Amino acid sequence: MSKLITILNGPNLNLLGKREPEIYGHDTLDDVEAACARVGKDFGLAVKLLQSNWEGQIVDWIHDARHEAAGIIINPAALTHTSVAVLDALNTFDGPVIEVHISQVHKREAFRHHSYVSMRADGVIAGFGIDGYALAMRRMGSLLA
Ligand code: CA2
Repeated sequence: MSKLITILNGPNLNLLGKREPEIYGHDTLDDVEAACARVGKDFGLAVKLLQSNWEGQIVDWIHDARHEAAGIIINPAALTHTSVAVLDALNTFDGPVIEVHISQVHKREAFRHHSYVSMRADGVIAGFGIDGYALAMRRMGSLLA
């Protein structure tokens, strides 16, 4: 049976592919999910991709993942830089956590250089566009083999 990877996306990422393509590219979250599902097949991993603009919803989904997922891939978006609640929730999850950022946050404004989530993440990918999600899936494949 496939292990499940929960792929969480934070505020405004519902606009992926629809606004600011110069920063975030033209692909949508549906494209991300399809790419991750393709990679997952090679490693016996299923994916569930979720997006919310609400911090509490992301926390609740992390709690759900505690019972149903083998790993979490998370792009917390702006919550990366602000949310102790998301960090605390991730600290209750036993499996691997990989943090993904589409843009190269360290080339951007100083407030994007600090991540609460990085204090828990087992790996961090930034600046690879949406390919970062598929790369994170490959890493999950190795970590969960
Ligand atoms: O580079 C990333 O993936 C970010 O997590 C994206 C966040 C930003 O706050 C982080 O610093 C870095 C912003 C997500 C906004 O998503 C949009 C997508 C398309 C169009 C507009 C916003």
